[in-house]
Amino acid sequence: MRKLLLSAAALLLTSAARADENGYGYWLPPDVSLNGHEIDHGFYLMHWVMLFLFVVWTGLVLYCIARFRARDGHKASYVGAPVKIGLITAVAMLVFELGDLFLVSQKTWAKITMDFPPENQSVVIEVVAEQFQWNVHYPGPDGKFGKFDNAKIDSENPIGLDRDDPDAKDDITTVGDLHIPVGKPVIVKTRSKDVIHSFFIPVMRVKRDVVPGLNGKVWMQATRAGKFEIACAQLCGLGHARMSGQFTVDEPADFEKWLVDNAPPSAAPEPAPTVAPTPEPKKKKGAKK
Ligand SMILES: [Cu+2]
Repeated sequence: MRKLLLSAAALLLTSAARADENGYGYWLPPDVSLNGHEIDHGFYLMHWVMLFLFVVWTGLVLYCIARFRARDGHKASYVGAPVKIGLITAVAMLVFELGDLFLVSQKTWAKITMDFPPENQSVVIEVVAEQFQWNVHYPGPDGKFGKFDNAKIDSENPIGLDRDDPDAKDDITTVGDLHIPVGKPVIVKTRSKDVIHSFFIPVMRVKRDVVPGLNGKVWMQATRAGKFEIACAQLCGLGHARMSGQFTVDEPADFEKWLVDNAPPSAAPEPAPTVAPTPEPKKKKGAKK
């Protein structure tokens, strides 16, 4: 047993060393997000407390079983331990949980969900969820998202972007390929075409339900470049398990290059109209000078 525990501990401790080139190991996914450490801090805090409680409650139960059992010269007691012990523990837990909620979690939660960076200083992207893919929509150099029209949805145009709209001419769309630059705030606006999905980027510690009929918004900022994953965290149908996408954090110059490489043909400046040279008027023979 001791050997098993030791090897489990060694596995966890060395998981960072065993991580692949993107940082995925046996433990939490790598943290590539500006706010990620705060989420992780809350996560660890709760788990240490749960471990502590598990030990205390289990110990108390075992103690009560042994202490109040029926034995020679002793009748089993169904009243058990004095009420005070239970009451003190319950109140202590309540105080801890309120402290955690208002002093730790609420601060982080408010920062992540309410304190958005200004849009003009962020990269704004739209993500449209559908069974079973993530459609990504960039506004292009004009910074304006083109209109969409559900009647225009087809296999080539899954979000129904209206390419006749001047704002849509330079818009970039991809299926399951989200690129963001490192070190810049990114706002992702979400909507769903069909059922409830959940936009989940584990390395960014971002997870937000995408509900049909509701426009959602999350923000994030990456701290290093790399290739990671988008997942769907809401059971959304039979193909839910394959509803993943690529998430790439690029160096700023690579991101700009990616945008240029993926610009639609309609965004290219229209070629200057070729004007046929005006033929010089032929001089009439014998015309007087
Ligand atoms: Cu889904």
